[in-house]
Amino acid sequence: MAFGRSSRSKRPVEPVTLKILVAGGFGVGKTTLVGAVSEIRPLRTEERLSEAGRPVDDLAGVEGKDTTTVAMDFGRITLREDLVLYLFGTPGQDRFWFLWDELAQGALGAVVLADTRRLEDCFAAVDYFERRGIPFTVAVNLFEGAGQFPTETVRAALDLDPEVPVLLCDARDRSSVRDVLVAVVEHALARAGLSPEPART
Ligand SMILES: Nc1nc2c(ncn2[C@@H]2O[C@H](COP(=O)(O)OP(=O)(O)OP(=O)(O)O)[C@@H](O)[C@H]2O)c(=O)[nH]1
Ligand SMILES: [Mg+2]
Repeated sequence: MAFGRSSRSKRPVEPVTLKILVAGGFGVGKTTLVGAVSEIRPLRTEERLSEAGRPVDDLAGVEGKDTTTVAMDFGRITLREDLVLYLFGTPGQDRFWFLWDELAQGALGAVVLADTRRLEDCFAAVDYFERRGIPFTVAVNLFEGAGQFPTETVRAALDLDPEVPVLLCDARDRSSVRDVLVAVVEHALARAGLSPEPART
């Protein structure tokens, strides 16, 4: 027969596309994370940090940083041939909060990046997603020089619900970031009462 298994399996797969937000405090590594995994050249909206912003932009721990995101980062990653994520990185500075509602529309879930040296900087993002019922995962970006704390300590400090996944990651490392994104998708699907289908072969 012409329509055997092999010809069916060659049919192009129309991927499901999901929107994931990447949030967290100023300079925690959101732009770095999107850039590390994106298979398209990431769209960035970086502007140079100015002298005028010096009193409000706390650079402790990221002294080498000389630009900041003013609108969003955008990237794409194919997790599986039938599952593509669009990543939207949020601006980290408080003065860009007005953009968040726009960016959050239609998001399946979110990553809250955290730096244990400045954990309080991600409180606002955690509150935002809790209040809006958007499933999120906390990913601790392991900067050199930051103390490594067990994930349970971070969970307690952020007062997270037990089902919220907390992971350690390196925002510069593709496979580490991929693991975080898989955790977000699985968590969001589980929250929606769905479980990811096994990959088609
Ligand atoms: N050592 C180390 N440096 C990192 C890591 N992730 C990011 N950086 C550096 O930290 C700085 C801040 O990274 P960004 O990716 O711009 O942070 P951001 O969260 O997008 O910053 P805003 O958009 O300004 O809020 C940059 O200089 C990065 O090179 C990391 O995992 N380890
Ligand atoms: Mg940024």
